[in-house]
Amino acid sequence: MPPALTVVLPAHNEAGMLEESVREVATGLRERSWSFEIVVVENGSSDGTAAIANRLAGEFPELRALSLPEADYGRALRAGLLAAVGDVVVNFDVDFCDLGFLDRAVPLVEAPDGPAVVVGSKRSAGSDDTRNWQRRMVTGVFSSILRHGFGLSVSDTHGVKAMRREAVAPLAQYCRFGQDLFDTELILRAERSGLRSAEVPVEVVEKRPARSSIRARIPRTVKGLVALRLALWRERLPGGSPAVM
Ligand SMILES: Nc1nc2c(ncn2[C@@H]2O[C@H](COP(=O)(O)OP(=O)(O)OP(=O)(O)O)[C@@H](O)[C@H]2O)c(=O)[nH]1
Ligand SMILES: [Mg+2]
Repeated sequence: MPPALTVVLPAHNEAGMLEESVREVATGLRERSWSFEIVVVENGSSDGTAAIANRLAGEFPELRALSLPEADYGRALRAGLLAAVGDVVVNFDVDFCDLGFLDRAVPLVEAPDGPAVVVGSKRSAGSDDTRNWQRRMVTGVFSSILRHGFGLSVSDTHGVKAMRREAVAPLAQYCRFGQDLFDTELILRAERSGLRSAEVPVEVVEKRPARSSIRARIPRTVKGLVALRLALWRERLPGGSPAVM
């Protein structure tokens, strides 16, 4: 029997934290008696993350470890989603695994008339984002651009999510943007194809300070959003069809 739930964990240079996070997720799910698998997708690490993931796969029968050559968060998430066999797929970060989110979001996605995607929103009423003001501000601007420039209905895309695999995974093949934009493109495509999305508030308490530089990320994200906007417009033109990655 395939498991009901797949947890995808993208991992890059996570030798310090991967084991603790895998144990936390596996223990929490075993306690809940859920049938699950964990798919760790490492790419581009230089610190032994892949070896740790492989060792943990030997210890936990529920765990699969994938390795890809090039460091890319979005590609890792995409590979994890396509490799998943659970009916519901949830993505966590190694430094942000929220079992409470699973308790709230998975039943919504599993419900017969439920949404195909439930995002853990850092922006919706009831959320508590404890990151520094610069990162909160960037998330706020990003969210406004997606709402007003792309017509997105949810207030957050980049972070934890629960997805009905059968409905959402086929859309991943049309996603062209990697890095931080993959999950945004995926949710936009899900909404555009008529799937319903919903959100639940999350409390963001990171286990360590952010590692990526916000200064490097802003220009890359702005360029990516312009390219994504253009790509989605072109697809709406007569004869336009989604380009397959
Ligand atoms: N496979 C893979 N995972 C990545 C990559 N970059 C980041 N990750 C993973 O993505 C998650 C979040 O990465 P962090 O380095 O904590 O990101 P951050 O700088 O705190 O920024 P946020 O996106 O705001 O969390 C962790 O699980 C990382 O291991 C990558 O290039 N490849
Ligand atoms: Mg982080």
